[in-house]
Amino acid sequence: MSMGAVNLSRFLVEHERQWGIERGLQDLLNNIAFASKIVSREVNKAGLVEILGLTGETNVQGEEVQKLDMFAEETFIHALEPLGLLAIMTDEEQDEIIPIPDKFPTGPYVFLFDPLDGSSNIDANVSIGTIFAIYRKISKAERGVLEDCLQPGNQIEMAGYVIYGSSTMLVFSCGHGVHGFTLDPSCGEFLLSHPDICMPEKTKNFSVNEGNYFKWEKNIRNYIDYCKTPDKESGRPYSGRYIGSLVADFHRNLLYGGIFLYPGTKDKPGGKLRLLYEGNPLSYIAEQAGGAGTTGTERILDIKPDTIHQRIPLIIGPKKECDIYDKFAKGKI
Ligand code: AHM
Repeated sequence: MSMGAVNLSRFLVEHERQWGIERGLQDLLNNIAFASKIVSREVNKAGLVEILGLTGETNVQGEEVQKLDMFAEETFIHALEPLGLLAIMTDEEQDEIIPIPDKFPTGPYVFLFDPLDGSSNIDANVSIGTIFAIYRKISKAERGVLEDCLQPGNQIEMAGYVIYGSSTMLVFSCGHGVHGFTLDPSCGEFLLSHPDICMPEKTKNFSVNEGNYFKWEKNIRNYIDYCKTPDKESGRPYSGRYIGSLVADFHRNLLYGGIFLYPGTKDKPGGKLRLLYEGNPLSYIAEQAGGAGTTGTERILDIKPDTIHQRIPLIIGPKKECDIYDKFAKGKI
């Protein structure tokens, strides 16, 4: 490590005044980083130990829960609940909100997260990730209530993700651009590697599960056909790139320029992905990087959630491309 390297906590302290990042938010992010290092360690040795494999249980979404999901969930909860910073939490694996136990003090923040997204890919060594969003408690209840978890994404104080890939990276924003840190395993620190990430304006890739083609309404099919139709000026056809692991697909598109799509289907108009744990944090990051997040008819961050497990059609990418998608979705093209 060169002496010029900037680790996460120093980066936060250095920007404290300029951006007005509260100490509590800094502490929270430093502890999220700590928990993610533990998860990263387990993910990296997943092929070697018995922890791999299905537990046989199903979560509230009816999906199989893998052991590593549970490990990640517990690691984040245990790292964050004693700090006196949170009023309440909720995550993708639970059907209810997660209260802060009475033995711990509470704080002003609300923590929503997807402990290990893309976990069906674990056995194949594909990148997976943790996604999170932090809000401020709005209710009067000291320990937070459901209402605190059901805020629209435009109220996010800080959001980000950790990708457990060829290296482990933490990417976050607190409303002042998007910044990426890479875990240096030799010193155990997240070091600033990608300051001020901007999503390229030009679309290079499109990322979608095309197996759903005949399940989509005609307007969506028209857009996907558009992505594949040659056109010199816009650089089409776009390259098809789909991992099936949201954080990995999103991260690649953020760096290289691409649109990610998980539209609704005829049988599931709400799509597959969740507003609170996936749509909001990643749309927030996309917007902070100059991109956009849309359902096709509305900005993701403006949706007022009805339930903690609400699903939404999720389209995230360069701003201009999302505008084109919206026009297709509304049948205007
Ligand atoms: P998971 O919660 O079971 O991991 O599902 C979420 C994943 C996302 O990472 C990814 O974008 C999507 O599901 C892929 O779905 P599909 O296999 O239908 O293409």
